[in-house]
Amino acid sequence: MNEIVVVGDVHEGINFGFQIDPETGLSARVLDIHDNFARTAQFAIANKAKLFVVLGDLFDRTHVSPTFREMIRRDVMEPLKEAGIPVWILAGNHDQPRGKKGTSIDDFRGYPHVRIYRKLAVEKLEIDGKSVGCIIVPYMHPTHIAELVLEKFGKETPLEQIFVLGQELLKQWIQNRVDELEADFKLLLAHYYVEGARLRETASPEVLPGEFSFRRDMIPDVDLAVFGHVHLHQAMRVQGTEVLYTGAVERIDWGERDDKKGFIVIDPFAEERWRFEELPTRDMLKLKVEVSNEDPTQKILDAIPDVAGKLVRLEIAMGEGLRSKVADSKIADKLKDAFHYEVRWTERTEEKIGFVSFTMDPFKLLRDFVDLNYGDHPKHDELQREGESLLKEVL
Ligand SMILES: [Mn+2]
Repeated sequence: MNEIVVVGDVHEGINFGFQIDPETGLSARVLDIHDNFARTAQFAIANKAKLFVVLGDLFDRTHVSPTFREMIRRDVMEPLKEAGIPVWILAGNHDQPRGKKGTSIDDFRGYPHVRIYRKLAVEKLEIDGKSVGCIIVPYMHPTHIAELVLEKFGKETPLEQIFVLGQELLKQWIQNRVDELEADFKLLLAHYYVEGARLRETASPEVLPGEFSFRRDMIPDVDLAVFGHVHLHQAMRVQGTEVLYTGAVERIDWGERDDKKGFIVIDPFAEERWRFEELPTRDMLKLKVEVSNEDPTQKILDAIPDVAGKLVRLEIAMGEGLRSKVADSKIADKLKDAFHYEVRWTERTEEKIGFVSFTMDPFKLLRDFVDLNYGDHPKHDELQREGESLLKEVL
């Protein structure tokens, strides 16, 4: 009855180039993500939550297919409305546009129980006869921060100072709101990287080098601060304030393959003020095998455990000329029950120009090409993803 359910980094609408339903065009993997978002709403309803907060990056892009908006309406917004639970949605870096134009999250403005935050805000609610004051800091686009800085410090402000002055401005704004806020419990809700937070290990980090972030001294003295943006759930202390990341609802990237996923439940006036509720996740198996001349097929088969329903990435390293000695069909057979699998071959050869298999599927051709030529490249996944979305657009 007194709880606030906080979920972050849902990334509905993200593209996965596999397990695509020809009728809907959706990958079964995006349904994993959506199902967990729906489960979070079901939890809020079953526990008669006071408020449901989405801490940014509800969508993976500023505009997603109407199918996703419809699914969220059906499985999240409508049920929460029926249950009388208000919904606050903050913009994240993935769904905050550069300009002032509307986005997919703005679609939900039509609901009386939904509020969309694309700007700084302060809200109050009552729980158990006591007041909870919320300071809301959605992700602001860098151009928006620059505007605020130029407005405050003058048009002559040197470009290289905008970042630091922006941090100073935001820090002051938050501090002033905290000072004037009269509440029994003060809660900061935001979508940023806070210095010192742990990131996933991947070539495509959720935090980009040089992006606008929270210095530790920007964290105010509040009862609790909950952030979205970083996909790894974690709790840390910053100058006496407890700072949480909800983490994403599913494993979005291979760098998150061992993470627990879930959402945060806040009970401001209880002894245990918050807890992490875990959501089910799909296993992601990264298998590495190095083969030599001796029966390479068997060596690979031995390295493959039970893969049923799992996402599998099999990386095979081998010497030059061995590729043709591997019986692909046997490997494919052992992997056939996987939810999805990809095999990456790295052959130690000087020149890489050809394709591994004969196919007319442009996505397969692209994948093979990228694997073959950029298999070891630190931005391999990004190249793959970017290539696939370009190809999708072109086709
Ligand atoms: Mn984000």
